Amino acid sequence: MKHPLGRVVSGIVSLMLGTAVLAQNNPTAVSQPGGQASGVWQAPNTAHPGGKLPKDVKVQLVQVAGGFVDPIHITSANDGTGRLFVCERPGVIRIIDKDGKVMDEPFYDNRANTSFQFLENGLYCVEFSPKFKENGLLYIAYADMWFNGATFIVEYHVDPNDPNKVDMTSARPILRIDFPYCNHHGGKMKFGPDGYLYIGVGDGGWEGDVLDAGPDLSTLMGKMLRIDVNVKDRKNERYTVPDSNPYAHAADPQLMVLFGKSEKTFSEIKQKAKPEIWAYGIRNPWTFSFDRKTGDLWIADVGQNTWEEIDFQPANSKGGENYGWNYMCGTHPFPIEKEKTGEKWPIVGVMPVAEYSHATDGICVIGSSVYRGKDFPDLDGIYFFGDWASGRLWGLAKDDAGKYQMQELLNTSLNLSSGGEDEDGNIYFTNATSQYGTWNPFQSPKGAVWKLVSADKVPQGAKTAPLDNK
Ligand SMILES: [Ca+2]
Repeated sequence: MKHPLGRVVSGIVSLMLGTAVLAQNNPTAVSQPGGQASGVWQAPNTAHPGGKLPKDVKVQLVQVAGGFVDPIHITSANDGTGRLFVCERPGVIRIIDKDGKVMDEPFYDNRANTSFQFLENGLYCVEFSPKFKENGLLYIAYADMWFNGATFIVEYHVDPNDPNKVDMTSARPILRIDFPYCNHHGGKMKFGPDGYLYIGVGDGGWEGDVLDAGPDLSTLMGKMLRIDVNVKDRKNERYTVPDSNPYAHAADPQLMVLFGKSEKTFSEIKQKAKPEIWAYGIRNPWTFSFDRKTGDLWIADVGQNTWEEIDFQPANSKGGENYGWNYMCGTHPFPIEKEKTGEKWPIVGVMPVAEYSHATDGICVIGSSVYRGKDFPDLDGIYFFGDWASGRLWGLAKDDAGKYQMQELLNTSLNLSSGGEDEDGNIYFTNATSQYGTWNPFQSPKGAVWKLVSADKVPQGAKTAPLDNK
């Protein structure tokens, strides 16, 4: 999500810019040798709205539970209990039990220490250990009030006497990330198929990446991180860096043997790189997820004034991908004005698999997951994502020719705030109503949790998402 100014600016300026770009009327992609472009360039396999999924897909969002204060994360513990855990931005985690009832008592309540006055701060995420059933450990990321909204990642143990309570005395700090500004903090965490904890961190920099964090390997901002919280010495170690992280040994002293080394070898020595970095060139990965079948990673990276993007990382990646920010936003130059001036601009990093324009489709991308549930076979293999401002919902998948297709499936009037999965691979979205400038979420209308279903499988009497007729 963005700064209030960012939103206003994107609402007005981006409309103008977007229209201008559209008016230039494509597709005179001028790709220059050496990764340079000028004007509007088209990446070979980046999908845009208006595509057609390989299968006929019709979906609906069905309300599972309401009454939440700015719900911004939903997940499960994968422990066989069928519970859903919903993070409320002011610092509370609530449980929806397997029968769909919201439990009266919260699972976790840390309102006293959570900074939530600004819309992009609060309780970001809870992620359960892959071995939660055996070890009872879970990880919470939130903006800490006492440290100027720094992201705290803290390990807790579930209460040994009550499976529906966090033992608040078990807190064990894992990582603190400081930010100079209050926006673009990310805060989402997921355990990968490799058992390591992945953390999304935004560029933390006002707007336009004024810190140059995206390409800067010496900061954790503007990155995907990968750490190992499964430490041997729990008293003295907070986490370790997996040996296979791309910069795990970047800071190691180098022997001054200069001869016999190639230029490529020299170029790969990055002494200032933080070892926790897994991928870089990212603006604000507010949501990301792993495909539970393939292990592929899908990152919804919130863009600047004009383009939103979905990035993809195959399961066999060795890390170290650069997703382009702040040289590019989507498949476009940053700043976007370079498309009009005709000057050459560099094509940097891994292009997104999908992008959409602020001029037509939304301003803040909200990802969920690739559907791998059993109940709706038509949805299998499709990545579902939406937009916070427009309430649109899309499906994204490759067609038979291997080309990504992005198809709009719903146009709701919800402010979508996050997406997640239950134990069985069903997909859910949350909607939250607070806006920029609304400092007190308790005064905003309550938000809800919505389950993605095939349109022909909406249960009788279910409440479905309100639709926009635009
Ligand atoms: Ca990018």
